[in-house]
Amino acid sequence: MTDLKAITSHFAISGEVAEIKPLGSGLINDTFLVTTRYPDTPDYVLQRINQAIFTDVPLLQENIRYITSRIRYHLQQRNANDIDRKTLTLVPATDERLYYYDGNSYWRLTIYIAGSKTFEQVTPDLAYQTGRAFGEFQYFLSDIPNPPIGAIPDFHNMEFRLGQFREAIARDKAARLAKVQPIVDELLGRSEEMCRAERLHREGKLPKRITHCDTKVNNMLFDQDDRFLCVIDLDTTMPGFVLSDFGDFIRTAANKGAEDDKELDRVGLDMEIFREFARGYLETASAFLTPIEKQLLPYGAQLLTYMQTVRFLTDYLNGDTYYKIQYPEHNLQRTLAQLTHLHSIDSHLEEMNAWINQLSNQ
Ligand code: GN1
Ligand code: MG
Repeated sequence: MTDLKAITSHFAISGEVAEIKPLGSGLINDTFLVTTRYPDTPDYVLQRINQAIFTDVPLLQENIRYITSRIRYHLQQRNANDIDRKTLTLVPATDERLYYYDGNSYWRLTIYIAGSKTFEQVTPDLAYQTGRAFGEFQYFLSDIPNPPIGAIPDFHNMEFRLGQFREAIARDKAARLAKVQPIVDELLGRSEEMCRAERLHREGKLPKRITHCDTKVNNMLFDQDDRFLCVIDLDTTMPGFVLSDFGDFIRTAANKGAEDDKELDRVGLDMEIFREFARGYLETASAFLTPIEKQLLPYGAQLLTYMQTVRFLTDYLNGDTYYKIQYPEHNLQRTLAQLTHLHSIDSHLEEMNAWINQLSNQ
């Protein structure tokens, strides 16, 4: 077992480490809360970076440093209070790098935002606040002179994800294809429709901006009074479509069930969460969005749920090499839950479009 305390000693922390225990429910990196002994020193979040996925850790960390400094700059411009709790602060290693390599794994440390909490599900009020915060997050990053390259190229590119899916189907490495053939056929049958954003981009009709690309509801921190604090998990922040961030929030937060729910009848779109998130988002993002970006927001909910279905099924076909799983058929269960959610989102498309139109014309 790795000596986590020894790992923290390679970072420029203040205070004496009291305890280190697992934190959160991320599917990629391993995350730990590092508590220090006395209340006058901060606690920390230690992460082992998944190297199979983030192959260029110095670039990853440099991007995060850059993004957090831009957010800080904008908060300062606005004379915001409590800035240290509204953006992440990286703690450098004792050799001043933004990570520590122990010969085996890469590690990083951030300051734990005191008094913060996350949710797996939100109320309409939290959805509204989160919508506002995401619009603001994108706005803060909209004036970046040198956009970060992105630690995972083509991360939310549907054409690329379908390429990986087709490859997994062709190889059928884990001999699971026969079992899921009807789902595969359904997903492939929708591939054209789901590559629309990439086509519009090539035609010069849909811009790419800096987006977060992992706007899962549990990537937002709130304070003890349920007020929004900040966006975390900046690993995938890179140029992309705003509909991605909008859609991924709806995929996760506006689902009445869980991402991997075993009870499929619990899964489905919560329109009230959708409405409140959209209302908040358009309040802060309207000013910089083009009409087509607004119009495509409901499509974003379909696209991201479709993309996640494809990604989970790809991993299932590959024999579970990407996402952490808790039981053997976990990726299949995730696929089924996401597909059920997608069907529910499909059935609300007109209603979602009407709401976005109404908000856009206000
Ligand atoms: C991963 O690590 P986590 O749980 O925040 C994934 C996202 C997926 C998500 C599905 C780098 O995010 O893209 O949407 O799982 N992150 C990466 O729950 O692949
Ligand atoms: Mg996360």
